[in-house]
Amino acid sequence: MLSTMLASRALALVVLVAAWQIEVEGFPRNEVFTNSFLVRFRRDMTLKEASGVANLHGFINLGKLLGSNREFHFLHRSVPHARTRRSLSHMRTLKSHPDVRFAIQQTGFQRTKRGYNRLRLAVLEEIQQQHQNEPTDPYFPFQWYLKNIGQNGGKPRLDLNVEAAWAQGFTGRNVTTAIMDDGVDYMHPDLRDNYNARASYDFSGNDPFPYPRYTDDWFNSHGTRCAGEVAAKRDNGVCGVGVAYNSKVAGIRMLDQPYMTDLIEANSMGHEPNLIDIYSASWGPTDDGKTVDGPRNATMRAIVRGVNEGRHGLGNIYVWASGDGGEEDDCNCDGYAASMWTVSINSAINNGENAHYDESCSSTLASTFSNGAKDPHTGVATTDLYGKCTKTHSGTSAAAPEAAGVFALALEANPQLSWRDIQHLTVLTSKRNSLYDAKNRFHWKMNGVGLEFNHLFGYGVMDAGAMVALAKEWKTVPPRYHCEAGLIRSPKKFTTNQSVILEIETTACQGKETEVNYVEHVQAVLSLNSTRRGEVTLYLISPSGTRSMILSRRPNDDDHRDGFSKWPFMTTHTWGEDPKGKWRLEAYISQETQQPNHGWILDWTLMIHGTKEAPYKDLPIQDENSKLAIVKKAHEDYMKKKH
Ligand SMILES: *[C@@H]1O[C@H](CO)[C@@H](O)[C@H](O)[C@H]1NC(C)=O
Ligand SMILES: *[C@@H]1O[C@H](CO)[C@@H](O)[C@H](O)[C@H]1NC(C)=O
Ligand SMILES: *[C@@H]1O[C@H](CO)[C@@H](O)[C@H](O)[C@H]1NC(C)=O
Ligand SMILES: *[C@@H]1O[C@H](CO)[C@@H](O)[C@H](O)[C@H]1NC(C)=O
Ligand SMILES: [Ca+2]
Ligand SMILES: [Ca+2]
Repeated sequence: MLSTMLASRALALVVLVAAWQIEVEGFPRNEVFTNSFLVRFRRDMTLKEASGVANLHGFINLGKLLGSNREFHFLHRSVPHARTRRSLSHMRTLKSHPDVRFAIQQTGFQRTKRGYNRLRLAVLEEIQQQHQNEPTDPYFPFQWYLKNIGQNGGKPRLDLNVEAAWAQGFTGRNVTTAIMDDGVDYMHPDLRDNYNARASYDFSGNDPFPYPRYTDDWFNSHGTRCAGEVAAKRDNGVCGVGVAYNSKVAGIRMLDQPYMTDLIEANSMGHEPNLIDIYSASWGPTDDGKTVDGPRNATMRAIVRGVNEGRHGLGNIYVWASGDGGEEDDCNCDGYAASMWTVSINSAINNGENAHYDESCSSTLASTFSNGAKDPHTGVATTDLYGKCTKTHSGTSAAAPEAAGVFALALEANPQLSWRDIQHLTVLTSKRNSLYDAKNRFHWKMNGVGLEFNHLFGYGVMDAGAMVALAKEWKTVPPRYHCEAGLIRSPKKFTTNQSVILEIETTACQGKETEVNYVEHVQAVLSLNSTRRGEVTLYLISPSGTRSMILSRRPNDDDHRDGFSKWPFMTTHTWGEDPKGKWRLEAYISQETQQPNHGWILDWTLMIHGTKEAPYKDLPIQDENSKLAIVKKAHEDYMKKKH
């Protein structure tokens, strides 16, 4: 009896001692398992071979450990950054590879320095371990959009995840992005080696030299800043690095003149479509919250030719800044941003909020980063005119070139990607991360196949690492069809007190040549008039119940004459859904003003664009939790139901 008592006391003591040690060392109480794995091979491996093994099992190879040829740092994207239990299955799959000796999941712990923010310190430390692979350019530490370690109060890891793409060996080689803007300082030491002179042109000056026109206030610095975000050179001691730092940029100077014309736009957007892969545009109709405008005739033809014939038939990629008109504008009134043939990009700031100048609309596909934090030094760091660098590039202007850079990485990973493949990849690999609406109006919602979207951010923040990984495996999507799903032509009135709801029941051209079973873009082509256009709000609801706000209130738009005439309001939110069934259009007059207003829906044509065949059926699933797996599952369930 006594002895057992003693024994249990002794045991208690041991436990106590251990507990005390835990207390002092802070170990391992807060220990977590990270998504990092140390992998040791049985033989020497090249970076490429190791990446091959990583990709095989859903990992990303971050590179060698301390220069060893046998030990590598792998990252698993589906394992959360921190969890309390080991991911045995992931280690097991790695170990099953004949070349792998062992794999150890890395634990995460804290080394707290007093007076510093704990989380940031932990992240900083991890980053220091990877430091050897990091660009040495002096502005790289300010490029939080490439690597966010919490600089200027940002949210660690809220970034484009480009290092994961670079670690897979992709830096944009043999891809050209054209910056359609006010010129590019192509003599800039951080740009000149990546400048593609053959693909460049000055449509404002009509000569082959798109050099920015000098003004005292550096007004024409926009294009140079955008170019650096895409393709500033790495490790040259100048400024920072571009997202795709081995890709090429072309300058297309077409702004900076008294008036824009349809032809300048068309020539620009159709310039050298086999030399230029990606066109980046950070301009559009005036963001005054009352303009409704888009590509004119020739420009429209240039875009259509670009997507159908450019890149030797794979299609050019047009990247568009969604607009800086703030909450009082709606980018669906901008025919460039709202086009199906452009990828419209919105911006978030370094803590995940939308920028205060962001517009919102249902045609936005995804988001990247720009300025706007409380800290004024948190702009976008990039190249500037006359060989200089800047930390204050801003606006959704700064966001579009980042997306272009990510696409350049994807095109190097898989040069056969079509313009539609790029959009599918964007939908499937963009992430919610920690993006949110600062004003809490627009929440994250799930569409009919389980894809999360947000009215402000589209499918979320772009993830370069995930995009190139999926791009490598990608099988081009099946042919696209355009189904006119229905038409309503009898005018319907709506007033402040009385909304109108129209319905189109459709089989989505089933049995016809243009049958669509899997949605890409949907357009509500509408004619309407009203006593005050800015007070009209429109929603389109899909058969699966996905509600897209296709027009928001624009308080400054006082038009009472033009209304909308066959305007193609577009939504990306129903991507992947089955279009068959009842589509609903709801029209409201805002109740925020005192004056009574009314309007008429004059006609509505529902256009559904997408594929007849399931788009991802030949793709392997690397990760059961990925969006790809979720959509594929939804499509398989749909097929079963059909048969
Ligand atoms: C680079 O791209 C061009 C055209 O886009 C293509 O013909 C060529 O084969 C590519 N070169 C390499 C090395 O991939
Ligand atoms: C616009 O282009 C189409 C061809 O795409 C042509 O038929 C039409 O006449 C043009 N309209 C104008 C106003 O130039
Ligand atoms: C709008 O269209 C309706 C139906 O054609 C017409 O009766 C009405 O006068 C128009 N209103 C305005 C403001 O143009
Ligand atoms: C709307 O309804 C309110 C009462 O609910 C009424 O006072 C107002 O006159 C109505 N406005 C219109 C435009 O019919
Ligand atoms: Ca540089
Ligand atoms: Ca706008």
